[in-house]
Amino acid sequence: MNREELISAVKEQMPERRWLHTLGVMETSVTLAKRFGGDPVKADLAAILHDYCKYWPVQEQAKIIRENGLPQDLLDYDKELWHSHAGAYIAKEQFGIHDEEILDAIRYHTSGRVQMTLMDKIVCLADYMEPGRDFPSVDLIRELAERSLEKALVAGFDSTISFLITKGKRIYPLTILTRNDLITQIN
Ligand code: DGI
Ligand code: FE
Ligand code: FE
Repeated sequence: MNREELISAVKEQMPERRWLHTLGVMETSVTLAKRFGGDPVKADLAAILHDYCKYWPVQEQAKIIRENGLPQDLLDYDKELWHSHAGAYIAKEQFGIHDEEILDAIRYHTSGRVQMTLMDKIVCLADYMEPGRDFPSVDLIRELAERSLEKALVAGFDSTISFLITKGKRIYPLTILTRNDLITQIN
């Protein structure tokens, strides 16, 4: 499947506003890749597919996680964490993408992980700061992203963690470990 066919397949999976978000993540991922020495072609591809499963019925997302040996502990936490792992699975099985850098960037774009690769960081940060995003710390994140992927990502995870706390939700432990690891990388 070429890039245009992939884009059509993605568009069909989501409402218009989520497609506009995906376009924003594509543009921002390429900008960040150029700024920080990543591969813009891979960043674009990961961005195209990153939210592929976002609007799938949650039971279908859970089924992919249960039946394919994906991390079962995800199922004990917020269902927003599931689409990224399901998406990486579909990217490989349905679209034949075997590049682990691209698959990992899709897989960890929500939770983050310890020792995020450059590509993981690019896609995760682009997801936080694409032009359509509007939340209190987004301008700070965009400013930090001029110079440091890690500082901008810490600000991003801080906002997510604070949000989850205000909602009384549980936090996936890997998100906490990711934030700690990024702080270690800064200092
Ligand atoms: O899919 P998007 O909306 O573009 O963004 P995303 O994949 O980063 O998902 C973010 C949502 O996931 C956000 O509303 C917070 C929610 N979430 C729930 N539990 C956790 C979590 N995010 C992280 N990083 N860690 C969690 O434990
Ligand atoms: Fe997502
Ligand atoms: Fe997204």
